[in-house]
Amino acid sequence: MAFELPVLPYAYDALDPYMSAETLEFHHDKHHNAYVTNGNDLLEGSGLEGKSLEEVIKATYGDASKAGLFNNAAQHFNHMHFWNWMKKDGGGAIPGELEKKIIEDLGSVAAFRDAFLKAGATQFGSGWCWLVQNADGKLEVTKTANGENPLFFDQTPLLGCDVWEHSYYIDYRNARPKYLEAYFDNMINWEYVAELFGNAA
Ligand code: MN3
Repeated sequence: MAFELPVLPYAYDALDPYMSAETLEFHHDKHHNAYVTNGNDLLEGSGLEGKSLEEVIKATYGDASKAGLFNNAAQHFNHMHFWNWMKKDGGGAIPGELEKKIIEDLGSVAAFRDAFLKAGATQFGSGWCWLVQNADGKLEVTKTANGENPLFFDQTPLLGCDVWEHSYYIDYRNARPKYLEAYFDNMINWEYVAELFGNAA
């Protein structure tokens, strides 16, 4: 199935001042669009044209001859979620069931926040930090390099934050921890996280 660039689910300036319109224009219109365009070029003739995005990702992971297709498909998947993991006036209270589960598995919301920020700040180079649900149901905070994502580790991604420099350099320069704080406190769309949690449970 050909990859398609989704429309951003809010106005380009909706996340201002935490994430500027300029960042979203570059990140969505240039970076995500390039993953879609390059992914479609590489999909052609790969033998995986009829497969779903998730199937393409799983079929190409670890296959050196298909590394380009894997990277672009995985980043397409990550960004499709990333736009929905944010909203105008985000952050704030975590929906009840999800909050209960976070406290049960990770100790407290504050401990979860610390772990998530630390995972993002310590991901060396490009990558993502995550809140995932393991196959046994338990929540965990993780980080991955480049375009990799929790699907390969048999985990369901509930929340992710893009820590590639293109996600924060215009607004925060090298201050990745400040970007992560703003993401957690002011941008996260917890309703979407709770929806993914509900689907996985
Ligand atoms: Mn990105």
